[in-house]
Amino acid sequence: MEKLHDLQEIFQARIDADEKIEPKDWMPDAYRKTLIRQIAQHAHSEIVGMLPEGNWISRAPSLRRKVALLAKVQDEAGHGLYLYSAAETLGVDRETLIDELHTGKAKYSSIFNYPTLSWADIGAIGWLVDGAAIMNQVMLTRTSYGPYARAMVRICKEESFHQRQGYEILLTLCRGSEAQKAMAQDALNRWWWPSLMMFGPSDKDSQHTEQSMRWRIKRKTNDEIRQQFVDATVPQAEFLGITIPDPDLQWNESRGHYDFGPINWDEFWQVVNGNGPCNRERIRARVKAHEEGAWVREAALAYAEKRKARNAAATKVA
Ligand code: BYC
Repeated sequence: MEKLHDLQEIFQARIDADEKIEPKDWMPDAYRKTLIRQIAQHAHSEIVGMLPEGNWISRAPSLRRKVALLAKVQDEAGHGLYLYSAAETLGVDRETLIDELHTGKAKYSSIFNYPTLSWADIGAIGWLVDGAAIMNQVMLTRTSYGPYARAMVRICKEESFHQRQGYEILLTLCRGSEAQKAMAQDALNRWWWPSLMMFGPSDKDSQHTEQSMRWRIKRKTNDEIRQQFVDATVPQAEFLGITIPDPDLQWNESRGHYDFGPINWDEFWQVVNGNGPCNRERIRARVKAHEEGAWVREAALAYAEKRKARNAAATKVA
């Protein structure tokens, strides 16, 4: 018992000294569990996040837009793969993680349960959703677990390209016809509040924040990053010339931040618990893709087995 206590003290001292924890280092079970939960949720978000945008690849308004959107969606697949690999370093296997997504046991970001109804939504996702993701992920480049922090560095570089491609789509629409500007406004109206929900419940209702801050898995609280996002995004909306759908939004001189209106937490929990507009559709699409990809996994494994057998035979001969 004493020994476990010592290990925990040494572990916390390493965290407090800002050392990175690596896969083979001792770590408390709860730290490992929290990381698997968060990294898996993050990986699933990237993979499910491909669906709302994938919906528009065949309908992009020009070849240039199509190429950029294709590249973005492919990047998201890559982010999912880095993150599943980072989770695997903690001793969980990928099949288990994927099964948990498909059976509804594991969560993924609430934002991807909303539909993409117009081309302007692709702009809004890049600007707001990737913008929100970056705010969170820049903090995570300094997270205490080494493989997660390193995955985040590369992911953040790609996310900033995603954010700019989204903003540029909206800028083009806002400098276009009245109808195009109205499309941009409609997209902002529908994506603003769900984007603020991406940062998770408010600090007073967040189950994990306090412990995750102590372990430096999180470096900022949900409310802190949400505020940072609002402060950065309001001037960008002003530049576009569209209006954030919040009558309570106003600069607060004494706080040095924007005040904003109340978030509909009932809607958030409905969506998180599987009852959002597209939850069932998203999981159905993932399960279908997984089933249809079974032959690829089988072929890849059969090839790996064959190579292993060939290498073993060659070693014997040598
Ligand atoms: N959606 O105690 P809390 C992207 C859950 S998208 C669903 O505050 P924590 C992309 C939470 O899991 C971004 N569930 O938790 C962009 C917990 O439930 P469990 C993906 C949510 O972990 C464009 C419960 O609510 N980014 O990259 O301390 C295209 C209580 O919450 C949400 C990440 O995932 C939500 N919005 O803080 C494609 C970043 N919020 O697990 C892709 C990594 C909370 O106890 N994750 N919950 O059953 C994080 O930073 C943290 O996990 C969160 C939540 C800030 C999200």
